Amino acid sequence: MKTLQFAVLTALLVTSCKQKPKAEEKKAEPKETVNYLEEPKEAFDERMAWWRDARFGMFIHWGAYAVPAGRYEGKEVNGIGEWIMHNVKIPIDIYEGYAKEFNPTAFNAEEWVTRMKNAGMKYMVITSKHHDGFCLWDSGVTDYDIIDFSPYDKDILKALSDACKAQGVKFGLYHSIMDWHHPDAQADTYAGGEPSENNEERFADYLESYLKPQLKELVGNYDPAILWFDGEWEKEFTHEQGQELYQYVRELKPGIIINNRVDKGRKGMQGMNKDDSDYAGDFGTPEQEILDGISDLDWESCMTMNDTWGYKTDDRNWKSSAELVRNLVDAAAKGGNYLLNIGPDASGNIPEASMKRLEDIGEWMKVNGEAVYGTESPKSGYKEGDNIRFTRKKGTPFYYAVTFEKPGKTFQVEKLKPEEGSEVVLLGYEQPLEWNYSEESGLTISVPEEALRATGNTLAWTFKIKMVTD
Ligand code: H79
Repeated sequence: MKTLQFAVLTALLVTSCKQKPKAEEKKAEPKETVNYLEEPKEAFDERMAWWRDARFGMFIHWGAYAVPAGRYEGKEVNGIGEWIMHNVKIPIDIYEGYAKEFNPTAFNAEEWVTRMKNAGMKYMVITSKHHDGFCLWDSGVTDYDIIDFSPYDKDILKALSDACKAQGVKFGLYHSIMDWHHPDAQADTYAGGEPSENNEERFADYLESYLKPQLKELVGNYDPAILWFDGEWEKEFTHEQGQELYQYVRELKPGIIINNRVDKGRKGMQGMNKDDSDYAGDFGTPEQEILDGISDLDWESCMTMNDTWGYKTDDRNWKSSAELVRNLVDAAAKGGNYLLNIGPDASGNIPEASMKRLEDIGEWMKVNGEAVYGTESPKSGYKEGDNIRFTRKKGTPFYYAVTFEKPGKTFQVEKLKPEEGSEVVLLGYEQPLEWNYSEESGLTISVPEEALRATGNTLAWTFKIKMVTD
């Protein structure tokens, strides 16, 4: 929050980054009676409806770590870029130097959102604050943010949330519970700090006087559709605090969707909840993997296009566009969402390799997106072998068989049994295809040369089939 004159501010920056004094205690508000931890299924389904239909979103990891871009003292640092502070134990005051340099003059919110939309993505989740503690908006409880600490003078979250609204896509925020910069949150996790006797108390204070006020600002100012917590494994953070945080955010905005990292239920990188309990959170969060099967708990797999979330100059290990489409379809077939990451650089540019992949996926989605959006995992099964996945358009007799392998003269599947007179088409060709069904060999679809020519260099082939409604 810019309240000081330039000279005073400069003096403050030179000495250190101070946390602002605690926000004044708010007047008592009427007690909220809704217990959001015990939401009726109908209300939950209604709240989750847009998210379930969306299936495909964009994760954006962007912050001060884009400045070192994975290098420290001239050497490449192993591991994910946004963890560089932790991985080489960079002292806080040195790391602050990156935040002071962060000046992404090439950043163009409208262009990012347009690229995201053209890729077929329906929602964005951007890092309001990652583990390093640096904030991408003008926070009232700290000066460690893009407006007060960095030379850049634009509120990044404002620009992106406005652009999302203008272009009709949902805007969401990633917010780290763990914070390596806040003196009361580092506890023993960040090696820069001395172990303290009263970590639990200090962490609880950080939650009340820093994290919650930040969330209030974020929900109030940018109206996010999603809050995506992370860093919940911090050992001072408890299950009770997680439940309370969930309740707190839902009270701020009842319709918001919150991931399971708001609480302590997550089972490692597989991301779903440990079985036995009343963990808060609306969906599970497999990380860098697609869930191996279906689940009663909603879920979203988040994944990088290379091996880092935050920008790293030296990471060139890009997945192919075909692999990314395969992942998206695999997730949809199993009833899950796919949150695919970009890590823009310190100038505000999206890496070329990411842009190329977004374009490729978008081209595929223009023709085949109907097999992804608004679909569910069919009861008849979501896969056949390694290279075929099935989806069903919710509440309709339309099923989709997506194959990652170019079909030959015929395409055969056992798990689908069309009714007499139903039409089978290959998306991108659209002429009805001949087909027959037999108990022995299942469904056999004829695929004329012309159909394969029409679909050109597609990344996967989608057959749309009208079935007997089950
Ligand atoms: O923001 C990106 C990463 O910086 C962050 N999550 C994504 C979305 C992240 N990726 N990897 N890690 C954090 C490493 C964390 C690993 C562990 Fe754990 C934390 C190992 C033990 C504690 C997660 C929680 C796996 C087991 C428990």
